[in-house]
Amino acid sequence: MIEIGGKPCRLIGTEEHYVPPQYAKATRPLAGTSWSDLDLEDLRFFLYDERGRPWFDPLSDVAEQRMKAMDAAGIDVALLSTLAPGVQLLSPQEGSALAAAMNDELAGYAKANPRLGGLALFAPQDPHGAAKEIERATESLGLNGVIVYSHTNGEYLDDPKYWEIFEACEATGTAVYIHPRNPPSAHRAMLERDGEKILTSGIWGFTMETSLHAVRLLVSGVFDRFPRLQIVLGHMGEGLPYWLYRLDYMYERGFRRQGRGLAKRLPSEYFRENFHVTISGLHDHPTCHPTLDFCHTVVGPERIMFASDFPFQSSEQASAVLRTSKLPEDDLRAIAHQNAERVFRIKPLA
Ligand code: GRE
Ligand code: ZN
Repeated sequence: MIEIGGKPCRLIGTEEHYVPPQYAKATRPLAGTSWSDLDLEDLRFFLYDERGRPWFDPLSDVAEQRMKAMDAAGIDVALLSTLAPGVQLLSPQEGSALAAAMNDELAGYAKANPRLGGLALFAPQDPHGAAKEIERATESLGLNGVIVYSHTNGEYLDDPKYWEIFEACEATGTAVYIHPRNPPSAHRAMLERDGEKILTSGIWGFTMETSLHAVRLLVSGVFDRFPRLQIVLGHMGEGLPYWLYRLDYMYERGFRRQGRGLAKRLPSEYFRENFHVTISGLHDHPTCHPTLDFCHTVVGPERIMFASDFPFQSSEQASAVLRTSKLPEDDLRAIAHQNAERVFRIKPLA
């Protein structure tokens, strides 16, 4: 719990990472000898030591160490998800198999501990298997939502060949968290200087990739086809709330006015009806939170959720944002837990 206006307030983290040993084991052979994929290079850094041996504590500990870290930040419930790039580097068959095994395990954690929930994995490279796994993970296993780590082999979910996935999400009322990964490795030169990776991952590569993915969806017509579909973006919407006016202006002028364009409505209309954002990673200044205030103005308190991006950023700093924000108390309660309870089907406290 945190305190808001002198009263206790439940806090639900929606982007809280973990790495089960089975994930580390399954991704190890992918590495081969070259580590030429940008995300694999990150994974090596996070999962393996310099001699290629796995080190996954404390990310694999969802018991003692995890509860301690959550307590320190006042987080009551964490929706667990694994690291980028999920199962999206594997073959279609292997991807779906690992997703199912990890979802089973994650559902076990959630059953055993009421402070844990989970976002299910699926393998977009196997669209039909993915749709089936989304149904199973949310309806039989009771997981809270699903997560996808942006592109899959350089392809994006606005391609209708993936829409079976969105059909399953809409039919089951399941929200899709689009988590960052690096842009396709073919574009690595834009993120490097003198062979040194200076812009990969959280500093910029992640957000350029993930915002692109979201904008592709906004102009694709996918929300005309699935009007109840809900997408969640971390990192305060990956910059998009700042950009809504220009997206609308350019879409109207460059496409819709000429009778072109795949989507019937304006990007901002879908963004305000089909998207939620979380505050992961945008924890600003300890005493003022201009990014949150801006999002509160343009997307509204009912579409913002709490997240810390554990362990990559400080959970304490994340919860300090809500504890010290000057936004209306009712809005802060919506952001701290009520929106997450609604979007991710978490039982409210009695
Ligand atoms: C993140 O979630 O912020 C993250 C990953 C994987 C590698 C680096 C990283 O999921 O920052
Ligand atoms: Zn993350």
